[in-house]
Amino acid sequence: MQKILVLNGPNLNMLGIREPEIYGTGTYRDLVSLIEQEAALLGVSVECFQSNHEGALVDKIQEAYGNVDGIILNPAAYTHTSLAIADAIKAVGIPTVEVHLSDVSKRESYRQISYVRDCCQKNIIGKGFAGYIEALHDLVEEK
Ligand code: CA2
Repeated sequence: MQKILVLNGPNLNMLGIREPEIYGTGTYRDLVSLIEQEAALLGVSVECFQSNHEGALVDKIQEAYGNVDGIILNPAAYTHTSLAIADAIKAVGIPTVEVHLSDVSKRESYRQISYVRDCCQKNIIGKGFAGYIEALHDLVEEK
């Protein structure tokens, strides 16, 4: 069975409690349930992992090597700063789709920089939770 890892970075565990106009009203739990339901329909196994720590995200990417077929990655604020996460994605060579809830291309200039963009096969921005579902379909279809 195909195995997909969904990685979410800092503060995404706080979804739904503030800034609903940017990130929507759904909680992180709602997001995980939605992804798990879709994965069950598609017949793939999914693991959702969230961390506020850069090194924990790097560790999870390294652990995926040889064990995971695709990664859905929203590094949150680390998108704009983390060469370590970008290097980890490059190191494991696992097909990865970058997802952002908000349309980062229309926000502050510092959110328009993505260190992971070039190591991801696709970037989905501004589609809210639906972006994760689109990424799941992309990774499943390519197998
Ligand atoms: O749009 C996205 O998905 C982001 O990756 C979300 C990050 C942000 O730093 C990126 O620039 C774009 C922020 C994640 C969580 O932010 C919250 C803010 C308030 C309440 C709950 C979560």
